[in-house]
Amino acid sequence: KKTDIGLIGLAVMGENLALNMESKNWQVSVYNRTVPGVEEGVVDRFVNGRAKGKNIQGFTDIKDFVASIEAPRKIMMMVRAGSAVDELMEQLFPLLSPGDILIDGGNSNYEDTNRRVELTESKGFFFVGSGVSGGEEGALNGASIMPGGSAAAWPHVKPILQSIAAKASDGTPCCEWVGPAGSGHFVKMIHNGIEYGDMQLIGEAYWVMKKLLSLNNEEMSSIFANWNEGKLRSYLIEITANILKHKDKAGGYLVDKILDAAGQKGTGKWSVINAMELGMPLGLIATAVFERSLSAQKGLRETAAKAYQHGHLQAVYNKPELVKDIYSALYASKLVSYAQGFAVLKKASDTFGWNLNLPSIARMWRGGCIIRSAFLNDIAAAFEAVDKPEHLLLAPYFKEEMKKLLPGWKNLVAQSMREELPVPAFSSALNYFFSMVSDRLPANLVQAQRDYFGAHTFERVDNLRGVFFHENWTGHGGDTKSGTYNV
Ligand code: NBP
Repeated sequence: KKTDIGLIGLAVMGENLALNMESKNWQVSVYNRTVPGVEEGVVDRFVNGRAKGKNIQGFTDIKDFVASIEAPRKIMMMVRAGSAVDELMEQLFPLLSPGDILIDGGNSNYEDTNRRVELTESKGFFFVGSGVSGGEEGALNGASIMPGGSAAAWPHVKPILQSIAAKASDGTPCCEWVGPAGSGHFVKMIHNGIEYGDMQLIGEAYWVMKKLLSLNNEEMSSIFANWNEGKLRSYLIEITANILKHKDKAGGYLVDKILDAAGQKGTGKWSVINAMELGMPLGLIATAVFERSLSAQKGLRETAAKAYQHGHLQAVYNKPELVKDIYSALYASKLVSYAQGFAVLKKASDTFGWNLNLPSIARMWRGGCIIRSAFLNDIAAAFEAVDKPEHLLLAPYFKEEMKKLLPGWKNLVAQSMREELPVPAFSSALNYFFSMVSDRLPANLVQAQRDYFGAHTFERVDNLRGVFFHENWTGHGGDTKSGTYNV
């Protein structure tokens, strides 16, 4: 009997997804390339190891693998993003039949997915580019899965993908059709960007507690555990509580022994680049990405720390009061970050004609993935309201929340600045917020400067929008205007 689905790439994600599928009663074919010099025997190791006795058939020949799958074939690729996916597709195309479906579950760039959907469809097959979040644990026990691409493929892959997805607290699978082309991977990219933002914000909350309040790890851990019972309830807050109190074999707190130089794999950076391409502010995630880069310049920071000898005020704080302010800063900044992220999704949807369903995306992220949180329910509800908010921070519920959080947030940022303690994401969010609620900004001067040195023209407050003026500022400039090339 032929199998229900094929899976290519038996690294950590592929193995666990195959086991997850099998546990939901799907028959699975698995394949991994065998290349001399690269680890060999990957398929045998899996089939005779973790997959032993299970409904999983292993193949080392890609032809046999494809032939073993029931038509229309569903073949999920879990290989390294980039050229590996293209190489595999080229190997698969001659072996497929019309109507077969390729699913790329890796962290591919959405523009690659745009291209791959078109190419695959031109050959009479279908292509699904799907973000999969949740790491190893999610892959095995339920991930957040964000599929997009060939819509005709969805009814075929839906039962399998939804069965292996995490279930939100109300039982709905964290997997829904996202939209056409590379939209699934775009949504996954923004998810990862938001993850960068959340992690930086939690890092700043921890740092203020440690540096200004001198709280010990157990105290900080219990504050995060406490926050995890309320509106900030989320996976990242939960693991932070666990990390802070975790002791290594030598008996000390491990977090205190970890070098403060953060790594990154690129999806945060992609989010920012694409937001810039769309002309959208995504400052909080950009700050988080840049802070990782700055953290990695450890040597420079050590030299600069010696050169400037900056220090703290040693002020005396009312600890419970300042902890409340940290909470306000964390919650409000997180709101700004999600508002920025969803605004980018909306803009991408309008620009590329994807018709993204924002509440559905918020609901998909409630389980399985790294940014899963209670608060995504509130976001879905806000976007579903009859009067759809133009921006998340204009939703009535969040407007009230922001008003309550603002005093503590402001105080925390101002006090951290006086203390010379960096809180770049808290302050980036606060500055974004103040800019957003300002009906006038100094951009009039920027426009004047642009026109002064480059004849870039400007609109006037007292004239119809869309009419562009140029001033001969110096008396000796000409009247020639520059062409407009607005982003
Ligand atoms: P890796 O990203 O490390 O990819 C390793 C797999 O790709 C192996 O099976 C490897 O085969 C295969 N592969 C490579 Br490399 N080049 C190939 C080629 N030219 N042709 C065929 N196969 C090739 O594995 P992973 O960490 O399991 O991630 C898989 C995908 O899922 C990636 O896109 C990743 O970004 C994404 N993802 C990962 C996580 C996570 O937590 N790790 C979470 C979410 C998404 P080999 O054994 O012969 O080298």
